[in-house]
Amino acid sequence: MRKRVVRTACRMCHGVCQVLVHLEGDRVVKVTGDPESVTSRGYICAKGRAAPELLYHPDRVLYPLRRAGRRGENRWERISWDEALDELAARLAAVRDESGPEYVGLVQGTGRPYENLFNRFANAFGTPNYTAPAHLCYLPRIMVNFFSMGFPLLPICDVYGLGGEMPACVVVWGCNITETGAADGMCGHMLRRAIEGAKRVIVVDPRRTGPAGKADHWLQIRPGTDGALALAMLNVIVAEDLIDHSFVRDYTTGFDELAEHVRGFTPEWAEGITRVAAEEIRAAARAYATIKPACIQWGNAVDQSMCNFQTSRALLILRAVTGNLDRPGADFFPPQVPGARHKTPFVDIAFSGMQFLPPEKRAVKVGGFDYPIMVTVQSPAFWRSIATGEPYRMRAVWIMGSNPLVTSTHSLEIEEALRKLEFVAVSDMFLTPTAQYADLFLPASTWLEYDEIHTSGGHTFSLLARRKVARVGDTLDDQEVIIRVANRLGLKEAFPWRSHRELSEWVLEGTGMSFEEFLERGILVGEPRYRKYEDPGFFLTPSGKFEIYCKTLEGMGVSPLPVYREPPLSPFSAPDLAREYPLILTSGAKVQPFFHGEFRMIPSLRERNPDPLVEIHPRTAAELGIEDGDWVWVETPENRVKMRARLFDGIAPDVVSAQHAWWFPEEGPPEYGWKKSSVNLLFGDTAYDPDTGSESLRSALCRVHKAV
Ligand SMILES: Nc1nc2c(c(=O)[nH]1)N[C@H]1C(S)=C(S)[C@@H](COP(=O)(O)OP(=O)(O)OC[C@H]3O[C@@H](n4cnc5c(=O)[nH]c(N)nc54)[C@H](O)[C@@H]3O)O[C@H]1N2
Ligand SMILES: Nc1nc2c(c(=O)[nH]1)N[C@H]1C(S)=C(S)[C@@H](COP(=O)(O)OP(=O)(O)OC[C@H]3O[C@@H](n4cnc5c(=O)[nH]c(N)nc54)[C@H](O)[C@@H]3O)O[C@H]1N2
Ligand code: SF4
Ligand SMILES: [Mo]
Repeated sequence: MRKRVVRTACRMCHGVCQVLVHLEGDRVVKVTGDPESVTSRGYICAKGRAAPELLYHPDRVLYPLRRAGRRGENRWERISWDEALDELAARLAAVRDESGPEYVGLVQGTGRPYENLFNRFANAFGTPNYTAPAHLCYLPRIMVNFFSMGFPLLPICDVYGLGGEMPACVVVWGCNITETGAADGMCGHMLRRAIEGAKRVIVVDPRRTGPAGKADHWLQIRPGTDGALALAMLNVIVAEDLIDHSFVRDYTTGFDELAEHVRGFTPEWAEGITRVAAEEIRAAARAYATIKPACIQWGNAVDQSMCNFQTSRALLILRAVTGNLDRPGADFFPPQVPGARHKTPFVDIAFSGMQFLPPEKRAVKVGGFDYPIMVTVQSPAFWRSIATGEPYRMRAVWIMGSNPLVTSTHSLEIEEALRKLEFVAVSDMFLTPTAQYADLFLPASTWLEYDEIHTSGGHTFSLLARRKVARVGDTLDDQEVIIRVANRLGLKEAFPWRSHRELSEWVLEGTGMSFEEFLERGILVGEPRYRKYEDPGFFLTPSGKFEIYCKTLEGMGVSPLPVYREPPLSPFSAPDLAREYPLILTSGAKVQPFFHGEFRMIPSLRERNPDPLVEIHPRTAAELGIEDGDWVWVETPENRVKMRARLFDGIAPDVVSAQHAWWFPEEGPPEYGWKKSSVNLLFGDTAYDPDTGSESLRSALCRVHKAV
């Protein structure tokens, strides 16, 4: 049989690893890392290696399905793509014509390749009711850049050495990609190399992660208090005059206000909140400010708090006042590929199509919960409006690449909402607990089954080619589906293309290269340039500078300087509850074999983590009569779920860390056991971050007892 190897880019997670797909005839037999890749240098994780198991999985849905029985009966009728897309377009059009476009809701999960096109579809169709995990993942960090610097490009760690220097000091803050694989366009292996070569390593994490165990400074923070730590580090840096004077003078505004503002946020103040000793905070702040260049790899833990936007602002300001922005080996703004129309919704407004939705429409979301910083509808508000009909009940929802019954909080309310909807369409690869509510199921192609331009949302310096290497059944890639539905709905202005391929040609138009040539080449890299802030007009803020004090925010009723807020359910903010629920629960630290709720059905991955785990300190476990491997109840006032105890002395005795998004495909439809162990059943109504609507998933109160 003919053997060949195709170079492509993995997308078992957010994906930035270039990989080699090994084929025998038409069959994919193996996936390995690409040693020549500048983004991943040969790395591949367990998920990447398991890609053939995904591609050929017997439970994958390979043809469009229409529900044939009652919801939950799992009876389906196979239909053609034309029938499926005609029906979807007709149902959406009917709701739009009878009730208005806002009666159609769109739901996406984490950032996946179709994200920007789905945004564009919402805007062109005219619905503001678009929800995503954005309020607790990534978007708050992007918005911080937008308000502080006027553009939404994130600074990323220069772990590539593109400018001839590697970071001397690496800070890993609420992020664990060296163990999970990759996130947000950064490969964990690249970070690991940087950590190994750095003079000083600082890790901020309540758990002793791999890097924390070896770090010079492991700040074992109380969950949910990162904002206080960041403010205290600013306090030290300002008080000890460790700032980069020329950068602050020439390129920022509002430093004096900041200096005044952080005076009270001493390390002693923060010690009482974060439990990190004041002297440790001082030592870490001094190291970060003086051992240059320094970078901060920030992660999702920062996002899932009561002050994600504020904490991220403090972390961005830390970089700015120490001059660790856009310099070799520090955090830099990735160069964009010249001429390419990037798919980042915020960078390329033309692509996401914001202009198709008039501003007054954008504001008319389901209402009730509106957060000044967010552009999407907060997910609890979205689902509640359907469950209650307040302020109105959407009639149809199209869910693309999300399993909100296990990945979102208020899970039982989401179930009620799904029951009440007139029409549900789900695009996925598998029938999930959520997909069991679908009237129409659109089977998505895996990343091995279509050609595309991989952009990592623009937060990397490259465009990677993803190549079609196989085809199983009659699936379609989501971007093709969105374009075909948009074409059927007559959304010509926003969707001038007739196919995904035409769209790809359009993205590359300015590069002078055809899509085919790009696929051949495999990667396009922007020219690395540093200190771009020296170019006039670089900062697109009203002052033309990096705004430490942000008047625009002030005008919106948001604090113009970063502040700290205590989690709503903590031993300090809810002492009465803490007597009954004495443990601090942090949830959803990612693990290598799974991607949120995905891959529980993939044998080689499930083997590595067969059961839902909750980490508990051995001393606490002993007090509770719990042994390693025991099944336990994790309980909050909202609900309880069953998990398996994993004893771990790298966590504080009063903190437990639970995995998220568990369901059990092997238990079969319609529920697949999702109500047993999904940690999101434990989260209900609490106070939300007033800026972004974020939920405190990294800091709640719970109790744990042995399940008998
Ligand atoms: N308690 C707690 N909850 C959390 C988190 C936490 O830390 N703690 N993390 C949150 C975060 S950061 C996020 S981003 C969300 C993620 O939330 P989701 O995105 O909803 O999570 P997934 O389970 O990865 O994805 C859902 C579905 O997408 C399907 N899918 C995968 N790839 C594709 C594709 O290319 N096309 C289509 N159509 N479908 C596809 C999968 O089969 C899966 O069923 O979860 C959030 N939930
Ligand atoms: N294998 C795998 N990779 C993934 C994903 C996946 O599900 N699986 N999901 C993808 C997605 S959508 C995202 S958003 C990223 C997230 O990836 P990361 O940004 O790495 O975030 P997490 O893994 O959620 O959490 C990182 C660390 O935060 C710590 N932590 C918990 N609570 C706190 C706290 O209050 N403060 C601090 N400082 N740290 C805390 C946890 O112990 C954990 O080690 O990963 C992406 N990549
Ligand atoms: S880290 Fe992500 S992109 Fe890299 S090999 Fe693993 S799954 Fe693929
Ligand atoms: Mo995420």
